[in-house]
Amino acid sequence: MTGDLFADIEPGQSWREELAAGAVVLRRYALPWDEALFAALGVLTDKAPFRHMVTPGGFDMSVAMSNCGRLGWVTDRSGYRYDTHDPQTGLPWPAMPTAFVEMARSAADAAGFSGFAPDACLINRYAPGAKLSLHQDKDELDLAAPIVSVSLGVPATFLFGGCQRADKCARVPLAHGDVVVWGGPARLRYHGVLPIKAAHHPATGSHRINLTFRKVR
Ligand code: MD6
Ligand code: FE
Repeated sequence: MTGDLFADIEPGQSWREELAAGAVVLRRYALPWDEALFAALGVLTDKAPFRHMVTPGGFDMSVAMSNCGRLGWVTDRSGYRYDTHDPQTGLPWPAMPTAFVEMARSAADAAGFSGFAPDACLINRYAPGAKLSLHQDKDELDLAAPIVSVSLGVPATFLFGGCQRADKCARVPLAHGDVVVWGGPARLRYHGVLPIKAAHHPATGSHRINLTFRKVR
């Protein structure tokens, strides 16, 4: 053995870190799919481009978003909701690519949530400085299904809190290929993303991409 903790991790291998009951980080789990994910992402963001949505309070979000799947998460002055159509193009959201579905289902399975069948995938693009304020994911009708969240590109610090907004948050570093699976007793925990630091990743340049898969209905 060498002294390097990571020396014997082969491509495609993953290790897990429990965050709480019902929440686990599957480190580097998405790496075997990353090329397929990026190829599909390019096709679908040509059809449904990244855009900065407006919050109900009237602010532009710093994170640029798109969606794929039967339902897409949208926000505007009238509130948050899931919609079958992209309000910007008037078209249905692009179908969820096979590589997305297979990766999400495999990760959910590995985390102990078998049979995950997402109908929505929110795609978040963070430029340096972009952040996501502390929030709960509670617009989904099916709270029994987990959320599968995939980090690609430059690293981020994920804030993982409790079930009350004021609860103390853990800071969880997330790297390219990390997958957070989140369900059961952790499903309604507050969470967010600290402002992204300037960095470079060969696949995404200065950006971080996050895919969050949900079962909405
Ligand atoms: C992000 N993720 O990582 C934003 N929500 O860019 C989320 O808001 C999120 O990662 C629920 C479960 C896992 C997540
Ligand atoms: Fe969230």
